[in-house]
Amino acid sequence: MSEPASTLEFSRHNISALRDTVARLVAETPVTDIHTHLFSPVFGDMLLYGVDELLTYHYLVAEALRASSLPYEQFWTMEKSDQAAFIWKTLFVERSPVSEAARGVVTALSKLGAPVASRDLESIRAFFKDVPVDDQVNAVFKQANLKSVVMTNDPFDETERKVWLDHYQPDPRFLAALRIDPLLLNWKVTCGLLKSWGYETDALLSKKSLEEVRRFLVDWLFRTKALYMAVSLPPTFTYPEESPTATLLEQCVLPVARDRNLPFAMMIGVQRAINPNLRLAGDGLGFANVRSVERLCAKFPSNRFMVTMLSRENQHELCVVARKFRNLMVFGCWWFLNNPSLIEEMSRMRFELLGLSFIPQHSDARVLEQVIYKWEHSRVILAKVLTDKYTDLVTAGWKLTEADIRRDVQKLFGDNFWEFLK
Ligand code: HDL
Ligand code: ZN
Repeated sequence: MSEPASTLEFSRHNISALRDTVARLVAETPVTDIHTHLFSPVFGDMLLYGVDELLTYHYLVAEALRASSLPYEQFWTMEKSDQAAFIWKTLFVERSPVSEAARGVVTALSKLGAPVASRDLESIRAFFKDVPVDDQVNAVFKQANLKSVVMTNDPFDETERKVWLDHYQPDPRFLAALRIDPLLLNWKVTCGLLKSWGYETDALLSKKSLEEVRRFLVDWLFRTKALYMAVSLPPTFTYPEESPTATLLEQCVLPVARDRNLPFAMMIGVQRAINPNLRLAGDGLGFANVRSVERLCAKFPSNRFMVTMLSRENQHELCVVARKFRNLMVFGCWWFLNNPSLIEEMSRMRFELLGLSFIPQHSDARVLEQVIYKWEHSRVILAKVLTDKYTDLVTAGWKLTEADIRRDVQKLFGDNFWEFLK
């Protein structure tokens, strides 16, 4: 019978026991994955799963097309199964899958018991053949040790909109977030769309228009029970500025977020379509303006902001701004930062500057099985960094208990998020 958790104490004299305990608790603590592109099974084909979807993830499309001379257009004319086979051959057979996205496929397939060591795509496909989607969701959530995931719900996506309007059924494992990029970034087109849906909007952003945009947001926040509203912003995003984006933010999004006590998530730094030939895989990044985040936090103290930035060079500044504004929650190692070397660097900096008051990771998964590798890989790094921080702490003379560690990890893996929503 192991000792009751709270009596186990750590000091400079039992660091190896500390390391083992941190690794165990980080592995054992279920996660709330606060930003994904997954969908509950009720959304049908919008929920991507299986080995061909894993292989045709846009990260791997970019890597495979870079490593080959296949003409872009020829790739796009291929069937998905042929695209997957091309990517498997290019990144897994002709060379070792050492990139984070490629290694992730190996981790996910291995953890699910697929014969990945065979390097034979057909036998891997056979392993998953005819697995019912609900069984796959259960197996994946168990393997990844997920409590729940937050979807990215786009009311402007025609396919998704139909599900919400016709036959949506809640699934407690899949929570909603309302994604409003077209509203904030493409008002010229979106105002017409809203009008066609019965909202009295016009391009000039009249008083009535702003009122109707608020009504639209309230309607969709009610319909989706979204936990937060979110937008992905370019590196050029600036606040304040004279623009429809700033007007809609000030007059519609932030007031509705305040009234409904919801955070607003800004994901800042994507430079869309730097190589359009790669389609969804063609986005890059740029250095963004952290001052704009600072000004929003200062000007709207009753609003709460969740922010992640795409440029490595923005991370330190963002942490310092978070030290100054408790209505700012820094989250995740987003996209091109979701690599072991950068997750480690960012997590060390965040523990050192923010203590435990941040959300260390989200998966951004687009394909169901990705959550297995995105969390497995991140848990290993977070356990390593946290152990180092605890080692420094007990070396300084602090006494640490297993209950302390359990509490801290629960904050990082969900409680900080749920607290921030209150
Ligand atoms: O805008 C976003 O939410 C980004 O995460 C993009 O979806 C991006 O394509 C992505 O999948 N990143 O991981
Ligand atoms: Zn995303």
